Amino acid sequence: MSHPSAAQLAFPKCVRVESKPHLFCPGCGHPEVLKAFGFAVDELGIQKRLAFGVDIGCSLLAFDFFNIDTIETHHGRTVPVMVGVKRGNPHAISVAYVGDGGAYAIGMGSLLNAAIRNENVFVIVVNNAVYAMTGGQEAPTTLPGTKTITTPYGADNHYVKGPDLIRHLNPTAWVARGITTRQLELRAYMKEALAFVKENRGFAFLEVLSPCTLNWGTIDKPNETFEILEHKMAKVYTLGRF
Ligand SMILES: Cc1ncc(C[n+]2csc(CCOP(=O)(O)OP(=O)(O)O)c2C)c(N)n1
Ligand SMILES: [Mg+2]
Repeated sequence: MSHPSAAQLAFPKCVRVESKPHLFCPGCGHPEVLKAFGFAVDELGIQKRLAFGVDIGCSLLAFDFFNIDTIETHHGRTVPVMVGVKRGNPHAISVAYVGDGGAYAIGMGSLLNAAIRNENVFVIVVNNAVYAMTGGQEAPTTLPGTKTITTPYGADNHYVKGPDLIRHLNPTAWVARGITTRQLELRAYMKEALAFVKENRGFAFLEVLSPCTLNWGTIDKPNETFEILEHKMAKVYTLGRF
């Protein structure tokens, strides 16, 4: 019996090994989200049917993460682009990979309309509660009191709860919120959502709470990163299926 190599154990099969090490910062949550996605793709055997759209923001660094057909879109426009891909090629399994800024600020109108129309796409929002790639400005998800470069006295009291909103607008959509610290749960969510869109059952939406160690100032403080994620964010942004 042959044993799997360390590389096979570490990476999903659909990962593009030549493009590793990846481009994300140390401690970033994106690779955890992508890994969970990759394992789900492997398990369902759907690599060749996938169309993967990445937003502008740190999600764009996933452009060569997989051996999967991938499209780079304008900031906040990934959802309508992937809706177009699905409509043009009904056999495709269409996935939009977006940050919280792209999804809930500039792209909010597109996101909500796709949810209302029950488009057959799977939207993954990586919520790191900040505009990460542009240097740490306040996002629609930044929690009250948080200091960012645009909120030096602390962010205001308003923030967006994506999954709650989608559930309200579309009672038949598949909706959940996961977290990067629970990899196996995340994999299960990815698999459920991908199976849902594969069967053309409508809109699937997964938000993932994810650390930005660079902009949170915790790049060398894993305990603090975990604390913010599990005890601050997950308290406000409830986890589970909606
Ligand atoms: C139309 C447009 N507006 C603004 C920008 C600048 N911009 C690039 S990335 C970004 C925010 C990214 O934040 P988010 O979507 O949360 O992704 P993250 O980097 O945190 O993963 C912004 C405002 C842009 N590229 N295009
Ligand atoms: Mg962000």
